[in-house]
Amino acid sequence: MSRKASISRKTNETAVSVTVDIDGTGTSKISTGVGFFDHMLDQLSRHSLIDMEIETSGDLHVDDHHAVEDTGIAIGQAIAKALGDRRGITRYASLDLAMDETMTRAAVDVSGRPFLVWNVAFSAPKIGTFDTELVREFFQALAQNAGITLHIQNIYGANNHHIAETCFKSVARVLRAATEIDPRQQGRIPSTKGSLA
Ligand SMILES: [Mn+2]
Repeated sequence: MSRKASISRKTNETAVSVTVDIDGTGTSKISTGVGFFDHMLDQLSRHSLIDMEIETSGDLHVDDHHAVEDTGIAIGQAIAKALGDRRGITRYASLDLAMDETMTRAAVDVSGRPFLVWNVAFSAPKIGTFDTELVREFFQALAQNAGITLHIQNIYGANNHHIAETCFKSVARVLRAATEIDPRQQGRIPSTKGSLA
């Protein structure tokens, strides 16, 4: 059973097309027009092992906000579609991820219930030309549209590039673990309710 899906989404602000393969090898082809964001999405794919093809054309003359948020929406929708009824998945995962001086914790429940708990503070409004507040916007859109409960906490760190990057890498790793098929589930939906939809 393949867990692949594509989403195309067009508004007056952006056009986004996303293809994901949950059971991939972490291969990606990403073009959003926002360099730092491409770098982060590359990490998300590489460390989740979810293959991602992402093409976004956005109203970057306004700012990066719509491109980042709408890309998050489309990735989330594609992941939800690819997961289907979430049969056989591991469902839960958490991880503390270190990168140089920074430590970030992510925990996920691939529950069908969208929720983001965001406990991350940046000490500067920008990383290069990228607005640091957009990191939260991305994960809000992802959690909402993928139907996952996602908690992200920066435990400590000084460098804002590292803080952002550990958010993407830790979420990548917990997504990988939680969406992995658990053979002991024997194809059951891991909920006493019988539904994660
Ligand atoms: Mn980096």
